[in-house]
Amino acid sequence: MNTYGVHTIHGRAPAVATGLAMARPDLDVWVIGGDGDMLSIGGNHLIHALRRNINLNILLFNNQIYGLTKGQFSPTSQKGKVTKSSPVGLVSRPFNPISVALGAEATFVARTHDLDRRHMQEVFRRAYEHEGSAFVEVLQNCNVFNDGVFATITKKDVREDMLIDLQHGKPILFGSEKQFGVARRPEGVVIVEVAEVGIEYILVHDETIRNPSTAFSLSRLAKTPTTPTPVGVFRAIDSGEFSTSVAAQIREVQAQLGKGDLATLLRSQPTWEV
Ligand SMILES: Cc1ncc(C[n+]2csc(CCOP(=O)(O)OP(=O)(O)O)c2C)c(N)n1
Ligand SMILES: [Mg+2]
Repeated sequence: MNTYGVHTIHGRAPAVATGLAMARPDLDVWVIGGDGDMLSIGGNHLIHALRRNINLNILLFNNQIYGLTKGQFSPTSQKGKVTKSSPVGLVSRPFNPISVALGAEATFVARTHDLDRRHMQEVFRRAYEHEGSAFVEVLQNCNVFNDGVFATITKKDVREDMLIDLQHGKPILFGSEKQFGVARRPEGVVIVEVAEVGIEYILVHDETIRNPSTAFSLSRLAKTPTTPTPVGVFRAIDSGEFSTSVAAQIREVQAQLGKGDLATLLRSQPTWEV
């Protein structure tokens, strides 16, 4: 790619990217990291980048493992998973990256996977077009340390029955004959057979609902990677972008007080010589 790249410290990419996006709003800034990177060591930076809604495109490559360090469990590894650092099985439950992003009220939240280039391109394009923080979880195989982790849902021969393609304004249907759908129940959304409930009970996907509850409920539908899993855009809403709001505030103050001077500011309060 004809672009600039910056390697930052493990976990700190959202912090470095926040500075860059504020200083250079003319750039398209993409933040790329793993499940360990963004949800363990960098979990704090991720949630605040999402909360602030700064103009970043954040891609989380989720292979449910620490790959580079050769196969330790990560915060998205499934309960019971045997890894080098959980030799008799992992005791804790995993983070669901989409739920975490929605919990931080991210304004754009989507999921795609590494075996469908067309779908991935479309989701990345939507993220790029979004004003504010765009979060994309990419379900990604690690062919060395977690091979086949998403094969049960992303392989071509199972995809129709195992991936639920969310499309704005359309009823949420899946299966080779579109025989399954998603319906709303008091306890949250559930998978139903369309023939049993009737098409009018199938939830129509609306990514623009401001209340994130329905999107959150959709994010809880799947026990990834073993049951039918929604992919596509869960949420896309317009909300104030951070660096634009900060720049506007600076212009407003400058209009009132004139352009500031750093040296004067530093000496404007009592100072001490040590
Ligand atoms: C500050 C710091 N702590 C720890 C490490 C060691 N380290 C390198 S990669 C990694 C985890 C990688 O896992 P993930 O983010 O899921 O990426 P993957 O390799 O699976 O794509 C760790 C702990 C480091 N490089 N820097
Ligand atoms: Mg990983």
